[in-house]
Amino acid sequence: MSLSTLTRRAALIVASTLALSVQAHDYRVGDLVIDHPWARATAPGQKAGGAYLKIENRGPSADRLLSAAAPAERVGRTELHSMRMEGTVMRMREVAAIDIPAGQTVTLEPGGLHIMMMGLTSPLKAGETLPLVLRFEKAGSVTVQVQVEALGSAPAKGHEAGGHHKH
Ligand SMILES: [Cu+2]
Repeated sequence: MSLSTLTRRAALIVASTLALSVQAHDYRVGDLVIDHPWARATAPGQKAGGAYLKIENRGPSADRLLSAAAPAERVGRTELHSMRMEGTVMRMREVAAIDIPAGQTVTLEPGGLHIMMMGLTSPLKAGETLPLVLRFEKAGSVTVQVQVEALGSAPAKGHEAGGHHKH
């Protein structure tokens, strides 16, 4: 293979990687990559909604998500929550921080760890975006745009599998 072919291939790889990262809707802060922040649309009168995303730690040391903040005119307060089964009941509780171990990816998703937006002043509507400020212990703060997806939409997994089912 000639050197120029190699160079051309490398250029193609860079171009396709750039295109992918735009589609994947991700953010970088320090050693962290935050992928596809999303929330489910809420029904009228529903006072709380979850926000979900993936955090990949590409660095050599652990970090922690300390808080998330949404615009005060839309959300009363925002907490970090975990969810687990207690007997036959799923229970949420507030956690002080979410650990992001070195070299690992932590997924916030329905039924697991999530960001809880409480005291919504108006419903989250499919198609809108909501800025969320994430504050990490080491990496600092970053503002991500949370995409609101239709009620009943599948978690982010559905996107990766290429499934776009409409009900
Ligand atoms: Cu919750």
